Amino acid sequence: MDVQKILSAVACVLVLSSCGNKKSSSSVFPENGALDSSACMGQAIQNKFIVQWEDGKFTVESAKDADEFTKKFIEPNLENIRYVEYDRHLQVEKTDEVRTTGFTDSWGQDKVSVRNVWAQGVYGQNVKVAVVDAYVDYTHPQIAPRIAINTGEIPNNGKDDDGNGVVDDYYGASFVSVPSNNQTPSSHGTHVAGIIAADSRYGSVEGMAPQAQIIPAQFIANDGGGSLGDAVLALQYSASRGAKIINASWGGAPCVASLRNTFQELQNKGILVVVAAGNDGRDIDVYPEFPASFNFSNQITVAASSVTDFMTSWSNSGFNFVHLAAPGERILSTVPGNTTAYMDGTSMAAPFVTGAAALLWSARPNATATQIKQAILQSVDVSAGHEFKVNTRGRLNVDRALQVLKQLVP
Ligand SMILES: [Ca+2]
Ligand SMILES: [Ca+2]
Repeated sequence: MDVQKILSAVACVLVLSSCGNKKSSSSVFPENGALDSSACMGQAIQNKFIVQWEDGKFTVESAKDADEFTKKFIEPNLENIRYVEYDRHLQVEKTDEVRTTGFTDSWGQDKVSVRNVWAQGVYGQNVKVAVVDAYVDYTHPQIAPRIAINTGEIPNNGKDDDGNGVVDDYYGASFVSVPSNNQTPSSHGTHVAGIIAADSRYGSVEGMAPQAQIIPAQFIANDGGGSLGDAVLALQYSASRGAKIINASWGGAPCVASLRNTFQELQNKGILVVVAAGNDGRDIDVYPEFPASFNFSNQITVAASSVTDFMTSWSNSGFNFVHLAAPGERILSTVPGNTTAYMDGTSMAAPFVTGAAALLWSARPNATATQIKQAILQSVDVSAGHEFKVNTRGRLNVDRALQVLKQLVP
């Protein structure tokens, strides 16, 4: 600590209140000027800025560079700005897919004992689930009936009819600010949506919560690229549309103040967020990855278990930050083009837990996010030697989770 820092620290002790409250353009935007020493410089988008306002809301703004942005935007709005961060590139892992048609394979659904829940008339009715991900094919016959239509919006008229700040968000919304040249939609979002809620009346995929409603909130482009700012806007939109649960089958954000603040806002709103642990085969307690390693009280982070009910070799783990395992290998679900495909990944495991949470919430609509999480974590199947390197040491069992929830919320 140099002399000047010591002096200013002393000054702060003497006039504590004024030092604590004083805002400046550099206190709300600490990265400006500090980028050279930042480990995340390579990913920063130097002309886009994520702004969190004092009311908790987020916007993404553009300017020529940080100096211009400070002068023309931060300084005039300083009173109302809480925090500013550079936007950043995110690259979502590619997942291989094997397409099939007319095939039924529900090994994961069977493994987590979901049929006993369906047999009680519990299908995820009246629960909205946001898929913050790549494109979701809302025309797929098993997905179309499950979309949470925004009835205040008129589609395709170029206007924001319901005044929520998003034009034509009838089937959901896209926050992709840098579209890919690749015109073929990625399968990732549609596959995730199908695991959660594919309507089993209209095809071979048995969604975990086949009467839940999906809110597509896209921020990942067709090439798997996205940005932190676009993710923040998609998460915020999901909350504004009434999602009880948000599925986040992505990660890889190293520098994440805005993402952390967004998760904090979601926690304040009582929304459950289910996050994929990642597919790097490493311990995220030691090598944290975000959002998987945040460990908010409204967050469940999910590892991938195999067909033989072991931990997959490639799944991330962590006795602190990863809560449980769920099926993530050889998972059949919906993909664009009115067909189905097998995919592997913690991206597939997280939506099993998301679907389970939707089932629980439809059975007990007054439960809190904390109670839903507690029921899911307390009811896992723990089998000796299976080495799930996760906090609960077990794999999802939604039938037992419902029994636990019924005790928590009679
Ligand atoms: Ca709108
Ligand atoms: Ca419209």
